Amino acid sequence: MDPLRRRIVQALSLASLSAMTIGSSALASPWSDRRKNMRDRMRGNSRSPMRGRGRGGNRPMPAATPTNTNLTLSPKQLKIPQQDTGQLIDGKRVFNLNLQKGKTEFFDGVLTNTIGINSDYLGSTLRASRGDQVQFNITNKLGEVSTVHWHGMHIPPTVDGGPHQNIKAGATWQPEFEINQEAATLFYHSHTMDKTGEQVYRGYAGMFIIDDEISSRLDLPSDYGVDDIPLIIQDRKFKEDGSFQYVSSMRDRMMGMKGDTILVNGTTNPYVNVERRLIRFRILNASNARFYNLGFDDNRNFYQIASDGGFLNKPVRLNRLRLSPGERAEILVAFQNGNECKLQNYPDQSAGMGRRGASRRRMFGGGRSAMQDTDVMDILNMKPVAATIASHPLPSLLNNIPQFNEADVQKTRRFFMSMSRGRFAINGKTMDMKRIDEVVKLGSTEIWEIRNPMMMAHNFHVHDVQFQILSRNGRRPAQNEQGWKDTVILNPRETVKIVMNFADYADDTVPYMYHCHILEHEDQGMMGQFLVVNS
Ligand SMILES: [Cu+2]
Repeated sequence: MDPLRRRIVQALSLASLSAMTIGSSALASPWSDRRKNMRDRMRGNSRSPMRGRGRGGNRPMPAATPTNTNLTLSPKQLKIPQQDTGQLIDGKRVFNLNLQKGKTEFFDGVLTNTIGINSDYLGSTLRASRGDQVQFNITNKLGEVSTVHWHGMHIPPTVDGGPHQNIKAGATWQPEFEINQEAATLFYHSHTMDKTGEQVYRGYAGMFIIDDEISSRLDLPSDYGVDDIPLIIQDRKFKEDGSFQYVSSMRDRMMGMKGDTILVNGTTNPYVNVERRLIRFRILNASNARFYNLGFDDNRNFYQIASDGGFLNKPVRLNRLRLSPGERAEILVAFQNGNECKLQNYPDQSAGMGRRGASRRRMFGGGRSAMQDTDVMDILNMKPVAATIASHPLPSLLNNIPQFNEADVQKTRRFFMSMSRGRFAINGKTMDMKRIDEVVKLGSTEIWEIRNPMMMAHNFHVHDVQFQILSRNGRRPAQNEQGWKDTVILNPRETVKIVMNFADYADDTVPYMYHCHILEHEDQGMMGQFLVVNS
């Protein structure tokens, strides 16, 4: 742990937040009980009559239901992205990456034009260890400008891969940096000005795994693709000919691009064979706009062990897991009983969908073309097979995350998300690459208070840092949100406070980004820029 982090001690989050929680009087009212019942029902926690219609609550939709009927999807074994650990050359870990075009068979006998990184669709899972000096030779063969952003990585802004680090068609970009953070499951993807949504949609996304001494010392499933399985979850809409259908309506632009077909690691209608023991999944929501509320059709519990930026202190038992675009979670699931089950997406009332969603659908005239937010969607079928080794135990302790100290907070900044006249904005401003919105002093600890006054959920991603969530509407976040985060959900009418330290990297001219990770919102201007300066 670096000295800056070590100096951070407990106090702020616990002391100030418990006071706010006690101050709230909403708990006893019958109205809040009704809302709680509704919430419980959506999470599958109650014995309400809504349950029992399908095994997990509502009637599940088939694994994928394209709107057109002449495309078929037979069950396919889950693809596992190749793992790329680079080559060690002169003490550096060197990765050669091509951004390239390809063709992928999502539907039986039909090829879809896609893009990928050293692959037809998506990219290899890149892997490096804390302390490694990594170097990339990235050649852009897409025939159009692009960038490579290392989402979640604590690195200088000049190698961050945001919109200021364009790679022209045919050009090669060679960023180099040190892996300077704890073990985590990160994300790399296009961050091209105005084009991020479209390029990610076509396939430009991958996973980046960081290892460290703690991750290698913990007795966790870690055999990549066997008991440590990456799940890159996306939803897509297709045209009659099997090609991708990107934004085609006002609704797609306003609500973000959602599809009716689920892809996991680029596999449609997927199943995976899992050994009858504890299995670890590294889940990345690489969808453009869809928020998932994940759970199993037999309502089994599972344990979240890591959030965006590293391990939680202890495994957190859940039966639903919400993930907005850009967020990651590592979970452990027990398969010792040998029962088949399905990972599914459940309706998520807290995202401002459901009834309100219905009125918005009328408003934007989208019709029932894409899967509704009120439907249960199948994500992945799990098929237990004989175990080849004994199960790993469920760990008890995973991490020792330092808490921020109130005395260390130098500044509080406030942000609000908004939309007017079809433009998305933060603090009333749409993204302008020539405008610096915030200037942060190197080494400082800040609270950012982010308000979502809208009726729809957004999220908020900050480059450069891993932060901690202090509160949601004044209340301490759930246990599984008490670890390192770089992307946070902003529920409708919610104010979220986060705290972070801006260490190590400063630059007087090249900014980092903060933005909504609903990619259509980002592309329409819901993004800002901040400098970290030395002085
Ligand atoms: Cu948004």
